[in-house]
Amino acid sequence: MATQQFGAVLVPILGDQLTRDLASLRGRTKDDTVILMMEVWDEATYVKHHKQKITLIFSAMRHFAADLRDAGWQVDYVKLTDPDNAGSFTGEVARAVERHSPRAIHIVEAGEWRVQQAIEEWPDKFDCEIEILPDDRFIASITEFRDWAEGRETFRMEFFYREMRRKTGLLMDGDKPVGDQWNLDKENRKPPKGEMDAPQRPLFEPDAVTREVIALVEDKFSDHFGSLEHFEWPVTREEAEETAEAFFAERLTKFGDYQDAMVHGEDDLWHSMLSTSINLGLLDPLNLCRRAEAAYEAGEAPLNSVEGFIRQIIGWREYVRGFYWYFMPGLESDNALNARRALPEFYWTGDTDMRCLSDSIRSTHNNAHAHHIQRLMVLGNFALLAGCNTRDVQDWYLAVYADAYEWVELPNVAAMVLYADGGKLASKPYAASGNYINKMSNYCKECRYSPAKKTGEGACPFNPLYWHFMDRHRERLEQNHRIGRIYSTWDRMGEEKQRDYLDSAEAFLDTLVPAAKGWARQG
Ligand code: FAD
Ligand code: DLZ
Ligand code: SF4
Repeated sequence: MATQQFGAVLVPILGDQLTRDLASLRGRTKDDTVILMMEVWDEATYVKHHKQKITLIFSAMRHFAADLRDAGWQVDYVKLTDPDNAGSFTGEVARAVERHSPRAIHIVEAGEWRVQQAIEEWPDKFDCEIEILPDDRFIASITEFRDWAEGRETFRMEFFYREMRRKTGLLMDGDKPVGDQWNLDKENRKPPKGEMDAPQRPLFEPDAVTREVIALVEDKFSDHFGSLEHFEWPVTREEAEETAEAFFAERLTKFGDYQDAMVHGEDDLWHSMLSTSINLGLLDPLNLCRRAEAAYEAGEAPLNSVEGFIRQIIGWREYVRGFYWYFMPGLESDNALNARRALPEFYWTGDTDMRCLSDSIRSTHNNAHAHHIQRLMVLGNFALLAGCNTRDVQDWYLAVYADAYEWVELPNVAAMVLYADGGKLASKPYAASGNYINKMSNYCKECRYSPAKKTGEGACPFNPLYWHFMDRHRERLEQNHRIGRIYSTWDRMGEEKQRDYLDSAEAFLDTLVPAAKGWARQG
């Protein structure tokens, strides 16, 4: 379209771009800029997000808009209940173009492929210049990851992570890693012992803005999963900062030791609980890493904690984001293990006797959160072993977690948990029997099932499911040097024992009730 010269520059800011340091605002003047923020139905329902997730995003958006206005910016904020709300980003930008006749639209690239596709159509739709800027809140740009990935057959976080350490200088001693080791993962696996006395993170009482959003969400999204009884997430930069401060002061020291531990009823342990704030834009990931590094340098936190925290952020977080953009749109439909089983109903209700699963689902329902090892080795492990259909599992994770955006959820779920990419991201499937969960948690002691019992009544279902999975995928996994050796154990068992495992697994799988349609997507 021919470009006409009109008014100010329109800067749409999406719900996960809530920082004044956004590339589209940098260098702009307040009298020549109209900021557009939009609560839209399409975003709130493309999966039926947990009620706390919608509350978190709308409340954080409203607080951020107020903050911008206080600082003198012109903000055009469209509420969900605006009678003329068009329901989509593109529809709302079209209305804003009518209102403001901007000479240009400047927007930072979207986090999700779906939204980015829509934005890339704007030049054909709107009669003004459109500038799409890279999201430089990430340490590696999409192009940088592409350059690193090009020509590789397999991708390993470890090598990318080392590049990020070199690039940022974090925990570097010249060319070498501080402590002479790049990765202290082996020192991040202490099982829990007794009662864990992790200090409570700050919990935030909903203020008037959040209370108004809670009422809206209860009204419009009453059929979405999750409870709003305890909404305690940080919704402003100040609250997010308080959460970060408390983490550095009280929990970073043991973060490293207990990164993989699980304790019944203890939902945070020594985790930072910062992902919601980082993903929204309330906290800067690199700044957090520098503060963790400073704690190490000041002798306030051990290296296994600090390196572990930094690895999660400049390693895993950056790596999965690059991986997402490199493999989209294909990643969404990958299903290398041909997983077809409907997701069991208990993922939505928590109604299962498997204590590890019911506790992880309780935390998910009540807090829109579960910590990493629950997501990976309990909820994910079960979905992998039972062969749950990739679409259902992806939708579930995207809907239920307050920190879930497709760029971070999909690689973790499709590639890390379900091995649906055939092993591009992870060198082997994260498959485990009840033994692992028993070692890393206190779940099993009071479970109806026993991790020591391998088959039949009372056996931990993870045990027969593990071998059923291994047997189903023998052809593929036997070639894998990291996991292939277990087939000699399987072969040594003999036919009768093998049959026992397979029959036990099948009997258990037959008891699973598939989730009713409509939990994650409309219709
Ligand atoms: P901490 O344990 O304190 O870790 C510190 C930070 O490291 C996190 O805040 C996060 O920013 C980053 N991080 C850690 N692990 C990962 C990872 N695997 N990928 C990306 N970033 C990571 N994280 C999300 O932010 N959104 C998601 O939708 C999401 N889905 C996941 C799905 C599965 C199946 C798995 C296994 C992991 C997923 N994660 C996701 C990663 C991780 O579980 C969460 O980031 C973490 O639980 C958030 O809690 P925390 O802030 O206390 O994290
Ligand atoms: C997740 C979400 C929800 C629930 N609602 C909105 C919204 O109404 N307005 C908005 O700007 N963003 C929302 N988001 C976050 C967006 O989905 C997110 O910005 C994109 O997925 C990034 O591509
Ligand atoms: Fe989970 Fe099995 Fe332990 Fe029960 S026995 S808590 S099902 S791992």
